[in-house]
Amino acid sequence: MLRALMREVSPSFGRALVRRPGAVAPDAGRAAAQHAAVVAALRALGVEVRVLAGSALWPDCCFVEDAAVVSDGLAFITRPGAESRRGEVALVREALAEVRPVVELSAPLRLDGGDVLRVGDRLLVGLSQRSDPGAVEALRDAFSPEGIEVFGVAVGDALHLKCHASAPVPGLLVSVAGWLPDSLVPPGVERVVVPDAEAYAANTVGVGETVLVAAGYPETSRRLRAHGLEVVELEVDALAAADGSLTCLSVLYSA
Ligand code: CIR
Repeated sequence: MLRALMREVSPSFGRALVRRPGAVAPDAGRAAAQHAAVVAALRALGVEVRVLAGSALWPDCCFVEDAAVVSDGLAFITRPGAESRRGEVALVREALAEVRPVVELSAPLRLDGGDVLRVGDRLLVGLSQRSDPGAVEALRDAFSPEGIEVFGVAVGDALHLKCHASAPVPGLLVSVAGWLPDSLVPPGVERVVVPDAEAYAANTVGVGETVLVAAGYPETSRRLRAHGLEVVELEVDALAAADGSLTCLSVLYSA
């Protein structure tokens, strides 16, 4: 069974980190409604979802993906790249310790889970402004006993590696063209290429043969359907106002 750990939108979401100064302030009410719809969509697909309480102390706490990387064997707790997000990990660590042995990234190293993309037996790790090369080494130490290989990937000025790529179902990578070098992608993995104009929609979440995708990106939905997948479109623009996307909202793991 697939499980998802999620966390409510903070009442202080209006103060969430936003990359472009001058952007419209994130709206906590709309974001909470969209978040609830994502929870409902996952539950409707049979995912067992646990939703942790949001906290006014942590405006970005709904982006729970950044706090942990979970495999079958362990939960790796990150040290988020933005100082204002460091405290988010405590509750996530507590919840994941109930289901996995926990390993933690040590200071001063920094890592956001949004930079960590699992494709087959590989972890591709974005070397963004939030994630240090040393964290790649720490991930390698933690995950190589499970046979998982770990590679660092340059991401330019993107917030995270997964802003432009995701691996929603086994054997499939969804990404904008040229985002991940073929040499890093395990052999046999197929690609659905998202047009540059719809880059935001490359961030998808898969459950079985169904893919959750941001609403408003019709060509991406069409290409995923053409690949034989069911597509569920979800409005996430209020979460995107704080630079969030679909994968950020959950940590997925098997029971
Ligand atoms: C941040 O800047 O950290 C948040 N406002 C957005 C985090 C999005 N997380 C993700 O893509 N994994």
